[in-house]
Amino acid sequence: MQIHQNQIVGLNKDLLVEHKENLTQLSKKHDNLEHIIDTISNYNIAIPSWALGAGGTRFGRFGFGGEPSTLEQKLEDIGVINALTKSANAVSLHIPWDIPEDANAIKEKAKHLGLHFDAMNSNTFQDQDNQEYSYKFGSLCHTDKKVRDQAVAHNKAVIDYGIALGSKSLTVWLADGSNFPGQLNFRRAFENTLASLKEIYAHLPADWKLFIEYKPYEPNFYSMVIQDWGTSHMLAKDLGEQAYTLVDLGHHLPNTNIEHIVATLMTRGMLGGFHFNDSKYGDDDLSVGVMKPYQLFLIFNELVFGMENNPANNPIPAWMIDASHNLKDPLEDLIQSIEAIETAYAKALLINQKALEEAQLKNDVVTAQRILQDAFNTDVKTILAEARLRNNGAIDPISAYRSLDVRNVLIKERGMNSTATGL
Ligand code: RM4
Ligand code: MN
Ligand code: MN
Repeated sequence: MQIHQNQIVGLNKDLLVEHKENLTQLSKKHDNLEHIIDTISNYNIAIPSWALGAGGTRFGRFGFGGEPSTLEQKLEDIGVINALTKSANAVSLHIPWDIPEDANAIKEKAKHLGLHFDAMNSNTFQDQDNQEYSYKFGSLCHTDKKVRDQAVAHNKAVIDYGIALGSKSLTVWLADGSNFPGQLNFRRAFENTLASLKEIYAHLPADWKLFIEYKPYEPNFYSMVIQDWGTSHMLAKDLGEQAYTLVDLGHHLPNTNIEHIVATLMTRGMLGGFHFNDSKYGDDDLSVGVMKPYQLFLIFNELVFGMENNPANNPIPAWMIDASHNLKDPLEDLIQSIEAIETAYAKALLINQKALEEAQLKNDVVTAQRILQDAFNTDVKTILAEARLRNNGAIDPISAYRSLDVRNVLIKERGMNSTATGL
């Protein structure tokens, strides 16, 4: 299914007058409104190819019909999200769940839909059919060199797929670790991982980046080889200038100050990628902003500050939504996540940085808090809508999605029982 421009224009018509009135009101209050609208309208977040189907837990998975069963269909679904939000113009591919059999045709299809390929993701956390060695006891860290070699070769192959598609980065997330004390020698596992990563790094084209993702636990529950940002940072530093740390919001122990980690990494230009989701307990992969919107706003405050004050040359991070859709229609869920991300971003852009700095220099804690909370408490719905409108997107994407009856159209096209590859 593809959404056409005139359908969106038609749906926007009824909302236009009220929207413009709201915009006029808002512009009376904020003199940097144009800059914020402009920044948001240029902002895009990649959608991972595994996020278009029903998620699940180890207890079960409940389908919802019309799931994309081919890579082409997944691109079409991202095309739908992008047509409505104009904020999701990239796909993050996962190999081997979504191997592009004909790279040129896939590239063409993506181009036709206005999409391109962001970071590639490798997978050495599951065994595949026809795979010679098992990853049951790790991949890049494995005690057996033959297993490590196989995992290295897989990552190199993922880079090659990415080159064919015009991607410029590889994200490595490892499930490697141990479930029981004594199972693994921590130091040997670390050194093996570093040596394996060095081989992968050597295969990177000069204009590519390597993102190293960390996670404190799960699927291993005693130790993870890359458990935290410090470990990721050490590995990246040892690899070289093309390697960076990737922050996934769900990969922290409860109450970790993630905004502080973001600020520290950006001080050294080391924040390369960012995975959005929200959580209450662990790596819950809930829709962005449902649990801790204030935390997300504080993270964006550091991201905005980091991008505007950037002596260490931190690249613009590769943004991706990394959530799972157990109950909601994934397309609606992703649209809601996009809105939550842009809400936090717009609110962070509203922070009066100069006034904040003055308050900080005077140690005026009360004023500093007021500046942050004034921005956080501002309703930015109109800013987001205007940013979409300027790109010919929908004023209200969820309502538009429902008016167009997208899910039922997809069910008619693909049937009730189609399933997407993924977790
Ligand atoms: C992991 C991690 C990775 C993602 C997989 C599917 O927990 O977040 O980024 O590729 O899940
Ligand atoms: Mn992730
Ligand atoms: Mn995760």
